[in-house]
Amino acid sequence: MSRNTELFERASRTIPGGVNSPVRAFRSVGGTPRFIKRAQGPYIWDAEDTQYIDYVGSWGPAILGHAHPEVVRVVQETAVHGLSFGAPTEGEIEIAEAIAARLPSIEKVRLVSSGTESTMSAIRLARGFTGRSRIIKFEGCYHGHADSLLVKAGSGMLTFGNPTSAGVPPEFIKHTLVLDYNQLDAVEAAFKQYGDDIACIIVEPIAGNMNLIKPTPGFLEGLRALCTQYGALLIFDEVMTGFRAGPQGVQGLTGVTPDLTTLAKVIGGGMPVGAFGGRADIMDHIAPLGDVYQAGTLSGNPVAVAAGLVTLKLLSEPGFYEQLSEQNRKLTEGLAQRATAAGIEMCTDYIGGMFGLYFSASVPTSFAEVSMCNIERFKKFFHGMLSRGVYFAPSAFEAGFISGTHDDAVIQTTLDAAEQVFATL
Ligand code: HOZ
Repeated sequence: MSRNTELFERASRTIPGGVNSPVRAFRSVGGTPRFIKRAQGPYIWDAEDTQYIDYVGSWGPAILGHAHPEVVRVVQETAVHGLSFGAPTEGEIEIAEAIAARLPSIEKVRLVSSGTESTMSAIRLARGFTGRSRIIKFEGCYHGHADSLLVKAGSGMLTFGNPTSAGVPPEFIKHTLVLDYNQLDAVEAAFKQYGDDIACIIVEPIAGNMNLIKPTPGFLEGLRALCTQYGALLIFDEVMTGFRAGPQGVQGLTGVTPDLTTLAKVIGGGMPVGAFGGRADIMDHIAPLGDVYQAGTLSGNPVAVAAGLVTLKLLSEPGFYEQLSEQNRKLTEGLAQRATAAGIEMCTDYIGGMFGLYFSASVPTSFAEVSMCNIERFKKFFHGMLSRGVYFAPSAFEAGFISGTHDDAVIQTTLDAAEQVFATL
């Protein structure tokens, strides 16, 4: 029995499904999850010491590549002074200032420990600030696993074909309006009907939890205008895209300014950090200044904050995002060209350090379109690549991620493997 299989069987005896987050379980692609032993730069090694080029990057955080020496050094240096205090630290001020300096929409920011906490808290704040109950989300967008957001959600929910979770009472989601991504007319109609009770729209401004889906021209601008018109808040969930799609996230790329932004992943540099921030007059409604409660024992954890801070600093080096984007272009264009040459219907898209692979004739713009992609072909592609040492996300509904360490040689190796795999599909 292989070591990965042995570990998976052992894990399954004490951990539900053998994993601590469902998409890791390989259920939608079949086979045995790889148990990861170590990682460096663009590579991960499993329990059998098999090396893979990694395009998951811990689902987004590893933008500098795994175990970046400077990040590791800072983590080690910080850890010797204590792992957690439950009291404020200077590092928290520094990372708040670093985030606010980079994202003009953020005047104040509260640190939490995960993306789920950040979106859950931002929604509560939007409701507390507006005194309204209803929220709008979009089908296929995933905003973590808070009850009111687990409706027609993306990521693992899509992967397992059950986009609305059991255990969420209908009363808990009766205020959640779910609309189609990139369909502004429906948003307008919802505001016409419920405008005085809609607290906020929460949206992945580039969706990365139903593969990669970009907003069509005017969609985000239209959301902004409707929120302003009806006094609702616009929340950009940039947990995935923040400091990943570009140096100022999607808000920097599009010029559309949200009222609140949720962050996580990259801002923790591989450690558990989340954040939500925005206009000061809104953020001041949070306890202890205001009556919207939010708290956390490990919020602003000193080691995690140190990892995040050094990551943000390294990302500010001139040319980082241009280079990242260029490598992403080479990867995604190269894959599409090789698929076409092999007669495989497949296309790709990318932005900054995120990409999408679609076994379809054109790039999808909605959940409905992405669900028409050839999933069986994706599974074969996934396993073909895995067996050749390339680790893509084990789901057709997740975005891919590259890092600053995915150099030309790594991309060429990936493309050579893909050429072989396409010939077998
Ligand atoms: N939200 C992450 C990307 N879709 C994955 C985290 C997880 O579900 O394990």
